[in-house]
Amino acid sequence: MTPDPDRHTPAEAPDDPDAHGKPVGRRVFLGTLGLGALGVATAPWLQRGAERTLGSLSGQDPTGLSGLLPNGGGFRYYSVAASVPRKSPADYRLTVDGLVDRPRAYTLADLRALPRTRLTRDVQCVTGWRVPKTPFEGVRLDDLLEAAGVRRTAKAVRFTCFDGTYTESLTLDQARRPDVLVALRMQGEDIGHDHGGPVRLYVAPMYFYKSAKWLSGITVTDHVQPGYWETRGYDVDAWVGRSNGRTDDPTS
Ligand SMILES: Nc1nc2c(c(=O)[nH]1)N[C@H]1C(S)=C(S)[C@@H](COP(=O)(O)O)O[C@H]1N2
Ligand SMILES: [Mo]
Repeated sequence: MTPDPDRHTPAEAPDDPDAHGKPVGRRVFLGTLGLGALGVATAPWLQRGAERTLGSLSGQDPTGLSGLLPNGGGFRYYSVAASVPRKSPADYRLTVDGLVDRPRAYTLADLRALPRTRLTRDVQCVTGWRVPKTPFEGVRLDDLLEAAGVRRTAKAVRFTCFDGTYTESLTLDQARRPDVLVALRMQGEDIGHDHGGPVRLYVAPMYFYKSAKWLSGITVTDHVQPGYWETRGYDVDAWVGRSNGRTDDPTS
């Protein structure tokens, strides 16, 4: 089934950061502070001592090591791990296990042979940067779950990465959405190492921290195990515009 762009309701759609009538001065100010300021504004774990830490957070970005990617078209490079091993097409494996009847390890060739879905959506990081209309291509997560045979007791999915550090999670309902991909291509090319290749998750309706790079494991679980940034204050339900990953609330 081809995903229906209309599933993406206006409330979920990535918004123009300046479209909500907030004073530009505040926007620019927050923008220069990056996620530090976002955290101060919204995330409980940074609220205390905000004044004290603001100065030191200025210019830094707690969602990991970040830098503008050359030729990245506005993407920033993020990795919470200092170095990440490279996986060649021959080395790569994606395991699907946990509460499933048919656990499996996919090679890259296995994944490439499966039916593909294409989505073109805006990429939106919680720190404010955004890459409009970015094409992604990959296998629906739902297809892999279907093939694995999810058991009745399952409630959630946990993702692990071959950087050895990052994790992510979705509820089973979220994981089954047609706009959640195990992505093989981005912007018309195979996903390169810096963008989390050869395989990354792409959770189109949520902030980009949900889109785990260097994806190596999909484990079906009986409860949500919050991911890396989620244990550090960010919402598991990271809907763009409807979670704590932004400074203003477009629904209000
Ligand atoms: N494994 C891993 N995945 C990750 C991250 C990370 O640090 N490690 N950072 C997340 C965040 S906060 C963002 S904004 C995007 C950045 O993707 P990019 O480096 O392709 O721009 O990856 C997400 N997935
Ligand atoms: Mo991010």
